[in-house]
Amino acid sequence: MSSDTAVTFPESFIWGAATAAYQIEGSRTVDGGGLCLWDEFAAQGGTLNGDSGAIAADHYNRYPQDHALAQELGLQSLRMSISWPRIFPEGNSTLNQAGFDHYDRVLDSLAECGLTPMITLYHWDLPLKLQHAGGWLNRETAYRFAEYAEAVTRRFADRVPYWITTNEPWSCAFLGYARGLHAPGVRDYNAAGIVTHNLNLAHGLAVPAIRASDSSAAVGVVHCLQVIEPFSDSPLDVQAARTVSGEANGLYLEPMFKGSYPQHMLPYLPCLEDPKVVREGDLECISTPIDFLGLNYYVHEVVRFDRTIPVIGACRMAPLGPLTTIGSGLRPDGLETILLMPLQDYGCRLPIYVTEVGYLFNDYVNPDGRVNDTARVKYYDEAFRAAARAMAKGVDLRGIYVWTLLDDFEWDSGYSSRYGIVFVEYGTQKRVPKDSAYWYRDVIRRNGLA
Ligand code: IFM
Repeated sequence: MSSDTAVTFPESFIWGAATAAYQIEGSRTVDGGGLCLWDEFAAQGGTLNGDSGAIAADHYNRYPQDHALAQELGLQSLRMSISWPRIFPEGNSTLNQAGFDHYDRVLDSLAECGLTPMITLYHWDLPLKLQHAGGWLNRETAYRFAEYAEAVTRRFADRVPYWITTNEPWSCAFLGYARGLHAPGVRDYNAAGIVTHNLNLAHGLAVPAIRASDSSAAVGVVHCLQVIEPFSDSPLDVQAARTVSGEANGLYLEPMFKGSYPQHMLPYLPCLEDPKVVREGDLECISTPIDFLGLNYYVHEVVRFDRTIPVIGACRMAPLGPLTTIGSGLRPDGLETILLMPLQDYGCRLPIYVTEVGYLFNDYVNPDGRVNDTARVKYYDEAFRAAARAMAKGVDLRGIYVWTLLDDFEWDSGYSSRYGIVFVEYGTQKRVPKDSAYWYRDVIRRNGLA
């Protein structure tokens, strides 16, 4: 499928944009909301310039205008997350009614704008009280998550067709606990394994809890699968790439689809053989069948053996070719590879949504008032063609959500980089749709690529 061939997607295909509460809402403690681990991490200097989600894009107050803008741009669905500490500010059973009421109004507004909600229950804003009780290293957090998931889905039953349990457990575990880049900034590979298991368990426990509350909704999970290539065909590089792929992909897909952890990862993650961590029945729980799989695509890397890298002896590098502003590879074609992965590696025939695909850039508003993000348009055009190729090879892809609607708080890199199709002038909170937003509107209108 060359880049000048027209592509049409199935009639029922869903075009949306994805967002996350902490990254756009601001007003963290308004209406009884509680702080989360990222507030503390930012205050301790863990993010660029000490940036945090305190104000962000002020979506907490501006959601009606943002939904109207999304509607004007032709979006059909909005993926958003509910902020756990707004519902359970203390992390325990003390429920904050005002938090529920806020999201009730948000759902009304989405319905008025004809936007179908896809809701993520955990997009990284763990209530600070739970973090102080051990966070995701504490197995109890998984049980608190299932209780929270049950409460939210009961309250909003019949209003949300798609529930997502957790977003990108790999990022929480390995960026947060192995590389120390994300909150809480720990560098301990085995700890990342414990967090992985507890997040997988949280997902598994939440699935029946959600179904019990809202039997009509589809329940899924989101993983950020990664294309990992060996630097050379030397056995050491091949082994290093297999380890990195096992970490990024296998630790999440295998327990869900096969009820086991990849054997070859166990020497690096002894916790996964510790019966106090992986208890009897956990893997059955994690492999509870789900209704759909959400896949996020960002990472395509080349890996070589490097004995100086602790534990895994594997060094990740950007592939040859163009790079993003933070130096990672720009390979939209990799979306085809990750979409095929669940089918090829596990025979998974579940409906799939691309729940995030995005292009990071230091966008700016031109003197003529436009944001010419031509490179983002090119990236999306190529990524959507890659998605169409995966569909032609048998992947049951039901929709694509671009990351993201609005420029936002990008975790460790704060506000220094922009992913939105709508530019946010943080000083004034003015929204300026970028060229990519208008291009996306045309894709949605024609349900395909020209
Ligand atoms: O901003 C994040 C999002 O929260 C999760 N997926 C990756 C995005 C870009 O880094």
